[in-house]
Amino acid sequence: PRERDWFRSAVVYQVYPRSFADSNDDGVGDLRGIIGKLDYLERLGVDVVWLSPVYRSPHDDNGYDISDYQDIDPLFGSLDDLDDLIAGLHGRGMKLVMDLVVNHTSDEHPWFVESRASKDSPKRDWYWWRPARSGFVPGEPGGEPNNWESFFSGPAWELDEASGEYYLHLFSRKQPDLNWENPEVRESVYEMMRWWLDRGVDGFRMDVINFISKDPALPDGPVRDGRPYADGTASFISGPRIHEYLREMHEQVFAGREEALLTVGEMPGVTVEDAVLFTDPARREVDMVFQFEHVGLDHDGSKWNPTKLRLTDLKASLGRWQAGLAERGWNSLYWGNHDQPRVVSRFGDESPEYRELSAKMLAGVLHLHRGTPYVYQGEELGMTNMPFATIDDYRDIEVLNHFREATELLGEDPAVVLAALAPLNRDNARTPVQWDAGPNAGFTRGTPWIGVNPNSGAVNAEEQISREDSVFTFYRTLIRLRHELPVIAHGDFTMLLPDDEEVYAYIRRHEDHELLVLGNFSAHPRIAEVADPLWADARRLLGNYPDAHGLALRPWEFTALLRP
Ligand code: TEU
Repeated sequence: PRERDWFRSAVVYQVYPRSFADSNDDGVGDLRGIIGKLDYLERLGVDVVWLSPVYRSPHDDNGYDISDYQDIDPLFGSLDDLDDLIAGLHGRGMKLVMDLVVNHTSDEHPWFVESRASKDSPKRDWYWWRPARSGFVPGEPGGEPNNWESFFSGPAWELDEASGEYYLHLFSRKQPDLNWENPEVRESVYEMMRWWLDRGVDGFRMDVINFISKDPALPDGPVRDGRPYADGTASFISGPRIHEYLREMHEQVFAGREEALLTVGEMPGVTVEDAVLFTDPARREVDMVFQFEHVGLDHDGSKWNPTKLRLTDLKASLGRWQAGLAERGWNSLYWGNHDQPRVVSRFGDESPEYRELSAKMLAGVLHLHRGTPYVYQGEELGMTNMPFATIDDYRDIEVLNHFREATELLGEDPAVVLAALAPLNRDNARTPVQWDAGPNAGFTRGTPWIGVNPNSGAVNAEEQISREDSVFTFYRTLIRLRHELPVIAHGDFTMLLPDDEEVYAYIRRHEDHELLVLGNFSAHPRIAEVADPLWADARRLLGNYPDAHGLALRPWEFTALLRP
């Protein structure tokens, strides 16, 4: 295959449309709002915008439950607005990647409505319908076809009273899973994808795409301690036909036009070994995957049991991914997205004293790895987690379902549950982008659908853009450096100091250039114990303090040294 490597020097920016910018004052972000911020994105310098779902949807899961793949939800605008967005991005040399959510549809999608209509429906087999477990009456406790738990709490099965059968939903009961075993399902999805490419979109971010192939036996999974339902993931994480499906999709959708496109598969539970196969260009599956290992290190079992990150674990994990995809395949690099908390609150220090320093340090450490970096909206401003006060402040189905189950079904103390869900819940990253210090942070003149972070007076784009030493300017520089320096886009990677609990250190090499990257993940001064002392005299390429300081690191210091 031809070498397609433009995306190795590219940076992707994720827009979560609901929370980006509201043009019509209904409190929800929209396409016209994004169009109004294209100059901002151009100034930041990103190459690609990944847009979270804007399709028609009942919004049970903020648009990840789609009822029409080929129309825009009126909440966000119209197809004409999307065409304008594409034209606006292309006119500025940027690309648009759409979210592709085809593991499941909404239960209000016509395909599911037809599937549910009767056991003889021609679309019955488009979803996973099963009778009650043998010996059980439909609807009685334990009657579900297997013991799997949904990702959003409760059983992964919903009874349809009319037919007496259950359908599978790995996520909410309003997100029935499509049956990819059925070739008509696959052909319909490919046709829809071709339609979007013909319209001008430049690729897809594929939602939980390594879940689409399931073991058709749907066997019971291992029961988890103290949980009412079990873990079914062994039957669908990178399931039996996943590589076949992705290669078929490539053949049917991308072949012949892949040169200019970007594809990234979101893959919870994917291993390095699988990722090599998914992203080896010769296999023609996807360009890169979102893996989850490094965002799983600061909790135990579930995200509702947060623990403290050990930096040595983070380095071991990311270092293994760098090594594993060094020869074949390609990494994506991310700290945050709409499902993860804000990184400065998570791995940095959100206090006023260190917020900017640590946000820049985290950015520098991530972006200088080998791989394609993703910036989640607001990350470039150093936005922090949201101090939600009560459960009524939350909007996300995942956190609301968990709270209800924990307090009502399992009888846990509401105050304890509330405290435990604060650090890692998804709504942390879904508060409106802070544009200025005015009312509602300049996001809307109406009532925002979710609260605005109270720190918008200090943390906002207008202030960030005005300053040369801001987090925004730092991101801008990192993006420019990736475009300009081959050692960043193409260099190899060597992790250093694997046992140091505070200093993140690695070397990139390309031809005769060498880059040493150092990040102090602590608030105390540290000397980076790098073996080669000549580094102390190397030129500083970038840092988050005004002056260079060799290998001596101040609190949360980031420094990148280049030689010759
Ligand atoms: O997320 C997939 C996923 O497995 C998790 O990150 C999940 O959202 C949750 O955080 C587990 O604790 C994708 C989307 O990014 C997410 O927004 C959707 O809710 C989900 O798929 C279903 O479409």
